[in-house]
Amino acid sequence: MPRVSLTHDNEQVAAVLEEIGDLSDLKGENPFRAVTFRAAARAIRDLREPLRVLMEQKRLSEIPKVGPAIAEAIEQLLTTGTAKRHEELKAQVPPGLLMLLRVPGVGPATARTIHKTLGITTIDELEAAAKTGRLRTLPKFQAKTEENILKAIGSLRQRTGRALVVDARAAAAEMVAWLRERCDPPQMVVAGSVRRWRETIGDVDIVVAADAAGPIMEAFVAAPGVERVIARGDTRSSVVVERGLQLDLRVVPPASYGAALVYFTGSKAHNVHLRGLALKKKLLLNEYGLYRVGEEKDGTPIASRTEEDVYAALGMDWIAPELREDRGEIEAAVAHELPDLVELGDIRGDLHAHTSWSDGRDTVAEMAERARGKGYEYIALTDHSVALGMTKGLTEDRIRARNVEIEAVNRRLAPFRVLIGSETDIRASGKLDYDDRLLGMFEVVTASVHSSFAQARDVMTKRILGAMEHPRVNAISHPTGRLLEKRDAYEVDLEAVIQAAVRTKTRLEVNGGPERLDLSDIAVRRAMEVGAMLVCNSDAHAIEELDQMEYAVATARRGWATKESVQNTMALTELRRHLEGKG
Ligand code: DGT
Ligand code: CA
Ligand code: CA
Ligand code: ZN
Repeated sequence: MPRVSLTHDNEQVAAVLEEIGDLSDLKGENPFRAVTFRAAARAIRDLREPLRVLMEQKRLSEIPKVGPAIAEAIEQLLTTGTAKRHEELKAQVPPGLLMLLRVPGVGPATARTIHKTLGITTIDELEAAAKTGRLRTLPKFQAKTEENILKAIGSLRQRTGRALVVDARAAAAEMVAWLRERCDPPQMVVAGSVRRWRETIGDVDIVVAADAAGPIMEAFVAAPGVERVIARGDTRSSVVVERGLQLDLRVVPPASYGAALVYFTGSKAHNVHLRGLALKKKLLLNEYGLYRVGEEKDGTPIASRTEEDVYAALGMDWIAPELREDRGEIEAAVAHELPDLVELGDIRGDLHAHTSWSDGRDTVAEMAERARGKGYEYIALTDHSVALGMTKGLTEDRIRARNVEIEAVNRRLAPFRVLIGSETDIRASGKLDYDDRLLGMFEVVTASVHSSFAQARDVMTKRILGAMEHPRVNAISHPTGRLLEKRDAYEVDLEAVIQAAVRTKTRLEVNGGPERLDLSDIAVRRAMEVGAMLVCNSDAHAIEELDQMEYAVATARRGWATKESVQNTMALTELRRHLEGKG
């Protein structure tokens, strides 16, 4: 499966061919033509050789889907930078229409109709038309279509262009594995916001300690999956991989490794504060080491080899990367008062996961076995309640049928324990989806909002607080409903929710779904300040997703959470006692 490094040319040519396809569709030409151009673009992305070499050897026609017309366009692009066909089409199609295609749900035919009848060429105009109900006057358009277009535009605007941690980590891991295989550098760490577990990632920063940088740089730019090389230097290079994600590599001398790691882990705010603190001690901190002021040019550093050395020489405790945001961690490290953060290894079970009884993929037995394999003592299987019709919510009969299965698994896997759980919907009215009798059938109930996200702030707050007051509700799942880069949190008085968590002994979930990370780090920090208690959950819908626990724990750590504040660090007996008294 590994792809040989694609050159800049290949990607650019593929992108233009794709655009020719879109423009041809927008113009209303024979759709077969667009299909061919897109297929050729795909074939070029899969090529293992630079297009330029193929052109010079007159082998362009060997590329699947590339006939004489497309070969000609490729030659023109490689020699002049433009293609005649592309330029002609661009002159004939209003420029804004291409942008409209970026709105999910708007295909070429729709874009054409919208343009012809309403004269719309920009996303702003499209939004205005949808808001004023003009779209639904078009043939085949309904109020629903209009609503979908508005939603799609909203989520398009929501995107910051930053990657989800899960995607950034996957790309980073692939590169690290490749560099290990090729050069096996003795020390290599993914630094930057990835190491700090920030919720979204601008770019990936890899730091390597080695005496010779050349071979590592060479391997880096030649890695499979590299779509474009932005810079290639002696000690620093940058490349772009899938989905436009940038990877930066720095090679530093082994003697500077600790100082470089502090520097490139950041955050920038943490570094600036740290450097200021150093200066007060007449010390200078840079990416090579900690020096006495004036000796940074040719003197030996006081500390540089490890991070611990650098922090210790500044008179402070080592600071976990998740805390390095200049949110008080430096003061705490100086006073030796850093919190004892919860760790992934402290987690003894998962209290939010789904099976094929509702919208999960895997069975009760499969989920339980995987959880046990992770070293857990328990897992609560919290399939959905009835309101979520589309996710096969559990009726009373199905709750009972599932229990039979759970009991059998518990007999087989003891002392490991499957807890009978429910993720119960909090309806728009504030009512819970199950009545008290049904709620009484569960050992763990986590309540959550999955509908009517647009409610007014006070209505939503009351809705959630009401659920928290219920004696059978142990926790609130994904308390703000946000989806990173997709959907804002609903309007809710989070401070009131956090206060209510303390009062009602209801746990607040830190959901590890990579798009959720909900509560956020900042909200966790507030919960810690007022003494609200947490539960870290994966919300797995398949066995692999149980690993999302790592994201929940990382987010909790970014909010300064300790082991004691996280419910599922408890052993099973203690946990069951707690669940009976709520949290
Ligand atoms: P990102 O990429 O936006 O998710 O966030 P970071 O933190 O990874 O930022 P990035 O990639 O620009 O830089 C990596 C680290 O390098 C950053 O966390 C701290 C350090 N750094 C970058 N620029 C500066 C700077 O101007 N001053 C200082 N002191 N450190 C910097
Ligand atoms: Ca970065
Ligand atoms: Ca960077
Ligand atoms: Zn769930």
